[in-house]
Amino acid sequence: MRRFTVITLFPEMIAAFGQCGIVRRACEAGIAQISTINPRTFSTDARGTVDDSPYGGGPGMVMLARPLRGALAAARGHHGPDARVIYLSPQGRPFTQTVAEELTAAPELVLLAGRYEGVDERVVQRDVDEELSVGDFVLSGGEIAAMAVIDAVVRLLPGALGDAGSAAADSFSSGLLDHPHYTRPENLDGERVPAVLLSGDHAAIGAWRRKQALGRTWLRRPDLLRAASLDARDRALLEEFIREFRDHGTAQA
Ligand code: 9D3
Repeated sequence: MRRFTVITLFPEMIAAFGQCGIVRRACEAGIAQISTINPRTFSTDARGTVDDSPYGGGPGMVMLARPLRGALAAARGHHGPDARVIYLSPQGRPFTQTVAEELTAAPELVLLAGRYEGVDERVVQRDVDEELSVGDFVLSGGEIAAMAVIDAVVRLLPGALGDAGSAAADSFSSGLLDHPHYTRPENLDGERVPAVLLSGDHAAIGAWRRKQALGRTWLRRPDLLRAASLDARDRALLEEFIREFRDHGTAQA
């Protein structure tokens, strides 16, 4: 049983997330468990204050250390003391599929989601094991980032996906973007499914899909393509895609 505790001022966000899709099924199957702790519970005044203005001045508010330390102590209480504490923040190490894979091996996870300008740096220094960011864009707080981390880790846990093949076939596991997908109808008001997919020729279908995956990665994510190791067949398929793309302005994708 993989346990996640999210420390958040908005536990409703995490609760809603836990009620949907693969994460819900993993929780129902006893593969994962998600709980929340609201630092407001550990506020030391009657108003439930959890933030204050920054020393040194400037805009915004900073989350108070004491309510956060109360919440972290409670989290360590119902996890082991060896739980890994992750602070979601724009200053964090970039979260990637490789990090998600690393986290499947880690002990239980405590995810600290900040609001306002962030948390008092002394909490980061003393209580946090690692800081993660989910990308170079501005969110209003760490909750959506915490959900992204939980989602990516849960789907890697054994038994979490109905179809065992799905995780290994995912984009990024292969280092390439996925090929296009089609389903019924064959003819959508004149837009036809590529004929090869209706041919029943599984070798030809496999080659077409690989070529599309390579071509889309070349077009959209050349950074991924440089990192991928392509064999002679891949290079030939990509050459073919590039030639068709240059000749017809499109080879799909
Ligand atoms: C507009 C406020 N910014 C002042 C220069 C700093 C700022 C503070 C707090 C920006 C965002 C946030 C809240 N973000 C997160 O808590 C967060 C986040 C993100 O914004 N982007 C990517 N990953 C993450 S993980 C947590």
